[in-house]
Amino acid sequence: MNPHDIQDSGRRQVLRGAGVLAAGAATVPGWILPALAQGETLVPFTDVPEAFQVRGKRPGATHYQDTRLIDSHITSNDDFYVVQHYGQPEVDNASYRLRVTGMVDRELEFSLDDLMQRTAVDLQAGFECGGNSPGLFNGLIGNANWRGCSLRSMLEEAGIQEGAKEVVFFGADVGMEEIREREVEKAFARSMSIADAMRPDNLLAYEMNGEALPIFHGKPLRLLVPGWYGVSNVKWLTQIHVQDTRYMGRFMGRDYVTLKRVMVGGEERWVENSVTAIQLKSAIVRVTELGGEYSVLGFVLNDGTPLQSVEVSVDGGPWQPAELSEENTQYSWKLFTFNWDNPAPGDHTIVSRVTDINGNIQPTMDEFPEKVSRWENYAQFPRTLTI
Ligand SMILES: Nc1nc2c(c(=O)[nH]1)N[C@H]1C(S)=C(S)[C@@H](COP(=O)(O)O)O[C@H]1N2
Ligand SMILES: [Mo]
Repeated sequence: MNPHDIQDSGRRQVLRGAGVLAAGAATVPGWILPALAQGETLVPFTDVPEAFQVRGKRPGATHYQDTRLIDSHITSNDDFYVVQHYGQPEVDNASYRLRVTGMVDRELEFSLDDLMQRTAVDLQAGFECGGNSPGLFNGLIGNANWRGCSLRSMLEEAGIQEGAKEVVFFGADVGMEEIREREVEKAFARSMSIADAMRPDNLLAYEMNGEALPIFHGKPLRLLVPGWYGVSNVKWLTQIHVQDTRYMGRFMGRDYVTLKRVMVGGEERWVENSVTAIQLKSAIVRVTELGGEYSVLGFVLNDGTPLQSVEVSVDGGPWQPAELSEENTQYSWKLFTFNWDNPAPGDHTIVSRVTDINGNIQPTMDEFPEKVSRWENYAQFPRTLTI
């Protein structure tokens, strides 16, 4: 489903209070208060339309978070965003099998129990959908603790053969795809090079935040490619196939493909790339007030490269350092806070930017490469509010 087609309303339907918040009402609805420290209030953004609402999870529907409500480093399984392009398949744990096939020395098959017998690996990973955007206030996002087993050790056990080029990951969910007036049934699938598949941190996860992987998120098993956009993290994973050609299915070749204008060896060309590593990005999600002190909260996502700084600018003023949370890990989202001293009453614009240790700076919208697809929205995102 297209994340932009969603007109969700629901679980957070109390947040019809979005209207309440946006209107700058003095009373913040009581149900928000547990998320805030005693006496602390949420300062409403004026860029959030009254109609903006978030609804609970439904099979086959896209679910996004209300990022104004992010108040902890770990996203609960209820709040974690959901994207399901081909609906939500129900996989039976008892009969479930994961198969490793193709150009391997030994084809392998695992039951869920077999997978759980393997050395357990814990990974904290945050990610966003490649289609996440300011239009959803970046709600297609989450950060969780995952447990599973190593993809690399499984591929080593299978033995990748000479000449193999790609590993393809197939989900149990299927959809009809029309190509040249012919409808064919296709499983959701993504692929990557052997080198990318062999990165030691890739995880086959069967647990999310200490619970069995929820059906919304791929029960009983999903791939996690830390530092990559969500689309890589194939859910309801049933088959891992090694081959010597490129896999060119919808989610590698046609969808989640960014088309942008760049220089290619001195020639300006429109070039496509499949959505893979997360581009360096930060965004402000909430502002709170406590006893006249204003605090700004935001997140950073990237490919796991260490960060040099996160900074905040108020009303086009100088960049001021923000503080990164000590809970951040290499592949988690990285939350940051900024103490906004003595804002003057009135309308303000605040924006964040992140810089990594290689000196890459998050671009402004004006510096952004010209692109015609809506994937990879990592430009600086100015927010407006009234003090
Ligand atoms: N099998 C399968 N895996 C999938 C998808 C899907 O539709 N089917 N959607 C992908 C996309 S586009 C995203 S953004 C993430 C979302 O993961 P989540 O729903 O657990 O947040 O799952 C990815 N894995
Ligand atoms: Mo996605």
